Amino acid sequence: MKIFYSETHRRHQPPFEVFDGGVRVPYLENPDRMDRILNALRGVDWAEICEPADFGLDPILAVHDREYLDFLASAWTEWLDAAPKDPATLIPATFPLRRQPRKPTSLLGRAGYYIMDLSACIVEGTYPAALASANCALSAAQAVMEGERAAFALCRPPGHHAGKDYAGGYCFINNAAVAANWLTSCGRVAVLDVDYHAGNGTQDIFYERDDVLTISIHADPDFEYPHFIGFAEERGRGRGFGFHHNLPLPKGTGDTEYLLTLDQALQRIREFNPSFLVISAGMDIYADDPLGTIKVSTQGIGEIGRRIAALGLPSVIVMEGGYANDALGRNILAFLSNFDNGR
Ligand code: OKP
Ligand code: ZN
Repeated sequence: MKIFYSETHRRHQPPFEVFDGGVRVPYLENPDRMDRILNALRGVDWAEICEPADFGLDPILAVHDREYLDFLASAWTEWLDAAPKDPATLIPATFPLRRQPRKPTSLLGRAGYYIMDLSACIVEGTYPAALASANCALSAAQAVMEGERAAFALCRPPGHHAGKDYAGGYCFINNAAVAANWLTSCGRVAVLDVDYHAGNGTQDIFYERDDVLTISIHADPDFEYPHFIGFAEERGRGRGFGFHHNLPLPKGTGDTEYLLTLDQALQRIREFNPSFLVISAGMDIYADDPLGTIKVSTQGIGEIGRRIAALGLPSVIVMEGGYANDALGRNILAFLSNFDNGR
């Protein structure tokens, strides 16, 4: 299986993020995550690690707002120009409330406008890393379009919380959405998001479309991030109505209950009968994940991969979250090994 990976992610290494209550913690979405996965993939004979190609900005601008992308491109130099007391990382502290649609011109105004939380921290290398990450997803999509049964985009930073015009939850460019939209030139696409957190950005991007079916299985936003989106009653709008599904789960969900929910999602995908499948593969459903409350085992992750692979669809597997670094390598192997061409 082709694995698309770029070293550029290392340039995105915020020193900290801010958790609820204002506590600064070391940035959980760190480069070590990639090293753990790479080490595991180097130990198997079926993984071929490849450099992504550069697809330019057009496929990204096809799902993201131009002014948002301009903001990402210039935020860091604007931040330094503003001579802040602690320039380590750009994190806004004021956010627009409902009924306040005005787009500000100042840097901190735009930062609050375009970033939804205190976990999408911007440093010097954030924009190039986000571009390289999107290129990994596009390269995997191209490999699948050209006939590979599956390809893995080892993306960092992740993408599924990034909406048309906003960053959040470690995500800046929605890699899975960029790849899915790019594939629609060849047929209908389903996006299945199994990350522990609701794929709000992917939901936002495809909400009014009926050519991309989006399904997210995640911890109920009634108690979990992203808190305001990802509820079961959100099913799409306009012609997109009926083409988005949220499947929220309670705390403590184990393998058996998770797999029952997955089967519902897979049934809907079969009914939709897409030409391609894009999987937002977050590993934070794992029992020991520091951000998660769902209790899926490594064996359960393997079974999730097996059932998704059994759809028999050309599949682009896109890395999202997963913060139990010790277990990331074996969880990714358990998931991916089901998709290998020779198996
Ligand atoms: C990104 B992905 C902690 C705040 C949570 C954001 C989590 C982003 C997860 N209470 N901060 O979906 O794995
Ligand atoms: Zn997550």
